[in-house]
Amino acid sequence: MMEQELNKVLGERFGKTLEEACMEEIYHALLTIVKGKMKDLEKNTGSRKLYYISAEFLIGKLLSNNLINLGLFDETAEVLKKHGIDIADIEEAETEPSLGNGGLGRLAACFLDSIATLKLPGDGVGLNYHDGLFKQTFADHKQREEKNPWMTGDDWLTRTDVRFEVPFKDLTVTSTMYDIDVPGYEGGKNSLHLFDLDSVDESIIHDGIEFDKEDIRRGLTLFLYPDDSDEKGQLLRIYQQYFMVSNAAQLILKETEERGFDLYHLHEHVVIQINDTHPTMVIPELVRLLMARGFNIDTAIDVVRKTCAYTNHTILAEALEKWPASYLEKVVPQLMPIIRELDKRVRRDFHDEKVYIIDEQERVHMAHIDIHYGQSVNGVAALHTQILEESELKPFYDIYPGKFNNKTNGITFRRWLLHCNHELASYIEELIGSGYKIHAEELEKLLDFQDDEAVLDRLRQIKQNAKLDLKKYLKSTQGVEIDETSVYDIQVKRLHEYKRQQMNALYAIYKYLEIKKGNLPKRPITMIFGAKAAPAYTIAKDIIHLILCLQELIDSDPEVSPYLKVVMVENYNVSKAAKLIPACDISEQISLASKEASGTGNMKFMLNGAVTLGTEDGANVEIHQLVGDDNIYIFGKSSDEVIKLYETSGYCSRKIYESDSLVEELVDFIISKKMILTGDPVNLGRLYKELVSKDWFMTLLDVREYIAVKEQMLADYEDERSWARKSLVNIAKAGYFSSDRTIEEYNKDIWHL
Ligand code: BZD
Repeated sequence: MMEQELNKVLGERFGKTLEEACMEEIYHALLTIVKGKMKDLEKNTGSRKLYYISAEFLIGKLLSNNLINLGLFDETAEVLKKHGIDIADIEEAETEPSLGNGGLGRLAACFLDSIATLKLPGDGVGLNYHDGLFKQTFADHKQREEKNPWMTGDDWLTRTDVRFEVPFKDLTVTSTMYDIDVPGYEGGKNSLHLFDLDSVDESIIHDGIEFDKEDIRRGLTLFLYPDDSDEKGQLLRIYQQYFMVSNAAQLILKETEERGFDLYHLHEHVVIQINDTHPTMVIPELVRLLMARGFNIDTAIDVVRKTCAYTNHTILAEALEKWPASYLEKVVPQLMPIIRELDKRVRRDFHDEKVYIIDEQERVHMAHIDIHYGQSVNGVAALHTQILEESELKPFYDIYPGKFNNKTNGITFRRWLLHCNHELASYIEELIGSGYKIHAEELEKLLDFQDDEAVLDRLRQIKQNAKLDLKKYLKSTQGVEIDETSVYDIQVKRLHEYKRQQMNALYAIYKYLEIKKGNLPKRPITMIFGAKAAPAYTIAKDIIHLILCLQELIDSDPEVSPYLKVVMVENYNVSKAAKLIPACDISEQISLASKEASGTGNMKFMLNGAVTLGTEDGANVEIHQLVGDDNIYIFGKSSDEVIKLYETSGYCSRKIYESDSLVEELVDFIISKKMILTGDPVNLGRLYKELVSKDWFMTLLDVREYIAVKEQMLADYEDERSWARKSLVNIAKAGYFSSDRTIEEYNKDIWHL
């Protein structure tokens, strides 16, 4: 079937057969075929529908996943193989949409997959950024940002004829809605709606990612998270957010009416999940639109409140959005009277300025709107929700205990096992059958094989094959040579001080110095990093600089390079994650306890048989509970201890630096002669100073224990059978982290679809 279809489409479009066509042509033919098949799928329906509004949908490449969900992957791979083509090479022809930044955006993508798979009616709504998040390159050991065009004109987007007027203070624009079909695994379909402006013009970008941020018509949907370090940038973010939510609100009202429902019953037929605070303005916008349709304000607010639910993804105060009211007045003055009214009602009912929407400095706290005017507030892991309730959002929890709930994150196994690790997925199927693909908890059946040496050996072999694949991939894409007999230690995630890539870098320094002293490791170590730093986040970029300098220093030292390798993967994204994760031995999840809301990379690594080296933070806590002490390596101060240190200002990095000679030696190395000769003294000096005199995320607090536990882990790795057993237990216990489970919980507790 697939063979005939491919030949037919290739003939019609390119006048070629499978034998003659190049990779790009085959990719485009497959795209056409798969799009056609998805068009024919029936959309999930129901009397209540979910709209998941998010500034990010980090969907990654779609061909293979769509084939998997449509049940066509194996057949397609077979057909191609028959003609000597590896489907992985076809995937290379697809550009990756960079419509997200990190965990929050990837979570939204996993959720869309699970919502469709569970046959629930639920669409995503977001923006169609032409250049997405920037593309990262390295030059002079530093991050450079470039634009990242991904639309080719022949891609997964379908232009619709849905258009809305979106009014700003100084101009009114007309949107266009593009759709991407989201097929469920073995049936079901929803949509991802991405709004755009026809007038957007990439030619205004110059010098990397610079452009005139005041040119709204041409610049509105160019980038995800354009630099907001100045007023113009912040105003542009408000333009983007309002454009997203006004379109979403108009779409929701239109569809609800088309489905034949009265808007007075909106909450019975619609639920809106607000993914972090970026879509918060949907609340006042809906109130405004309902009032324009004749609702009185009390009814409008009541209906909207019952329709909306909010997910919080961070406890970092600085990451909670607060827009100056004056900025909102400049962009969307029509919302300010409503926001002021919402605030007035809060002030009337509660006499605690901590819960006001507009503070003394006339800043609008977006999360406060969500909490007062939504029906649910959820955190994304048990510890995170607990911290929200007990400290970060305590005043709100005291008012609305019933609104708060936890939804521990999850990942879609279709992408993070079936697609990225075919060999492991089929071996698991051989052992326990295919039921686990739908009922992830069935992975626990693997526990029966804990002591089966043949199974453990085979798991080791599968890991080894993945390590070889990664070696080839890094060689061909980055020209980097890694040793497949080494242990692969991987930390890939956004660059942020709280995630503490700098602590991992201090380990690299430690190991370097040990090797120099003649203390050679039993086995070579490959330390792999991948991370983008926000363009205006200076210290994050300094940390990248440190890692790139260490990479070079070690590479060029023949005494050290046989035993230690540091690799920073350029432009880490979803496709690279899919290559790195199956090959990992040690999964680095080392955030400062209390700071990582959940983490989802931790789940992906575990599912692929890596063992976690982590703090008791976010979902690591739940991983620890599931796998038990023997199958995870935990270190560091607890979240309670860390929170206390913040409350009492009890942390002083300089004290540790001055009293611990090992720590001093490692930190001093950052500004050693060797490093200064390799890198830039300004960046290295700034980072050194930051660690010694501030270290807000307490790197030095945990670094000693981190090194000790990592050393233990490396020693344990040498007992290959016992390590393979740890690996097996991690896979077996990963079922809980299926996003199907997470979505079932959202549906049971919040959405009621
Ligand atoms: O959300 C992440 C958290 O840091 C992770 O712990 C969590 O697992 C995931 C999913 O819940 N948050 C983000 O990714 N946040 C952002 O990227 C972001 C972007 C812009 C502004 C604020 C936050």
